[in-house]
Amino acid sequence: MSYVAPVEGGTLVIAGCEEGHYVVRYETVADEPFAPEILVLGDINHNSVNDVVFATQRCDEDDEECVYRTQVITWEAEMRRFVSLLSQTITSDELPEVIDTDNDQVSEILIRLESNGTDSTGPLRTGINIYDWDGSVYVLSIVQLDPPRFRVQIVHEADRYFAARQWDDAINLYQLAFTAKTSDSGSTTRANGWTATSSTGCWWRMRLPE
Ligand SMILES: [Ca+2]
Ligand SMILES: [Ca+2]
Repeated sequence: MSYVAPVEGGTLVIAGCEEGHYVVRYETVADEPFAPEILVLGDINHNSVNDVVFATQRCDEDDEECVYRTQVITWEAEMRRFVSLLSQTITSDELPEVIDTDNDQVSEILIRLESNGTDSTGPLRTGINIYDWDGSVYVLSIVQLDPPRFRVQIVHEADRYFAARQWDDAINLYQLAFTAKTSDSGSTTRANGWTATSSTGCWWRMRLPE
């Protein structure tokens, strides 16, 4: 079998043997200068069929903001081709970890949210997202966010409670958003079991609810 990569970026190719000859069964290309990074070769969903977890990095035009796009594929014998085990491509700032967090022999895909945000994104909540196997695909199963650190994050959390008609929780957080000290004071405000700690103050330019 001979193979020529289609572009200058790194390429992941999986070849399979058919009637005595190797043929390309799967191919994906990364943006130059990156190459797909294989994270796991093994049976992550415990169905006795090996899977491939890989990520490719992609940056914006200025190369200032880069993200990893993670895919999980497996060989589907009946369809005679590789298929995705994700409901959607996982995008993250950091490479994911593939670990069995609850010891049920099925590995989860864990994304650590460590970015505080940029000028273009605004403040971001840090924490953990966990994708778990639902029997058909990996889906976002657990969102475990750290306490909000910026006023706008408190408002967004209050909005979520408001949408869920959890009025008391929403009111407490709206009140906290109004009364939380700014970064200039360096103080910490506690309400509703959360701690809101001010920071640099550069993201305090937001519109509070009327
Ligand atoms: Ca598997
Ligand atoms: Ca597990």
